[in-house]
Amino acid sequence: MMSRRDFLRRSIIGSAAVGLAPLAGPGACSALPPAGPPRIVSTWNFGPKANSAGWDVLVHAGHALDAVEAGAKVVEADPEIHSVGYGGYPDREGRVTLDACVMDSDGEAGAVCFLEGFRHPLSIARKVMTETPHVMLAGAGAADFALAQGFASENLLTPDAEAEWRSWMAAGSEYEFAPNAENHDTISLLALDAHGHLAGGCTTSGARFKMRGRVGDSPIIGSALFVDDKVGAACATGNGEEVIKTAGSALVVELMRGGATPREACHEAIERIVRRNPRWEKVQVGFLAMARGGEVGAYSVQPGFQFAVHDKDGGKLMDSPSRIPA
Ligand code: SD4
Repeated sequence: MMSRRDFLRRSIIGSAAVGLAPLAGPGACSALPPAGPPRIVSTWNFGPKANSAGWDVLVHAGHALDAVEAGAKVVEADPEIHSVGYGGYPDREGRVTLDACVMDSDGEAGAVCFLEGFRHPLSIARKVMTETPHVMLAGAGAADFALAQGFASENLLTPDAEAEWRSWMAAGSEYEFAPNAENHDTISLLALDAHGHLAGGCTTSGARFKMRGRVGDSPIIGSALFVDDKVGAACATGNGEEVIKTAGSALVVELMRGGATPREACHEAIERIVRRNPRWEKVQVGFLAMARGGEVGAYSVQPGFQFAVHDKDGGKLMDSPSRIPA
């Protein structure tokens, strides 16, 4: 007899995922079976060093959100990474503005957006979750809150990032979203701890040379991040506008709730973007998901999206399968 899970899986994948490409092809082996907790995953090729820091927390029976925060901090503090935290590219006015969020296993969440002058926005987002009755603080209000919480304010614009911005201005300052630029972008992390709980986080300086005031998907719960401890967790990177318009990470988790594997769910969320946007071939979005049992999957529009996994078998960097073949 067909189990409830199989029934739900067939109806959701069968009806909603018309047009799913076969699972063969580049990156087809990139769905990882559960290794048993704990496990941490994150986006792009800076993921391995973030995961190592997170793993140190998980292996000592630390909590999933502590692992996420430890991993994010490494990337936020790295001046060589121009898409996150200190050293991030500025907006078109030359100001570095940051977006970040966290979501914990109990469904609590916190976020900051359009935040200037703080190296660790994900940690501030976590404080919004634990120290306020709100979910998201923006701009000057978020900065005031960060100061009140004891975070130090500093200039995040490094000479390298400023030089790049100045040459973009000199070249005519035309905005173009450049995903995969230098092959790294926003860091989103998902962790499953030894207690069997999931948490996630996302932190970014957003689209480089964006309009002043622009906020992407990264601080928006349900867009760049969603965690349901009973089902799984999902996160996103890429063109934030596309992720927001499809409620991407919430969609991935809901598809998993219906029985889709993490990889199938990420694939279907990408197909929603493809179906709604006639210019989808110019877009990059990558989804990464982990089921509550630890199974991991990813899918992206363009080739080039990489994600990192760290568990008891060590760390690895993997190529995501993509709608446009490599
Ligand atoms: C944004 N989603 O601000 C972020 C940027 C990003 O890979 O993830 N780039 O739209």
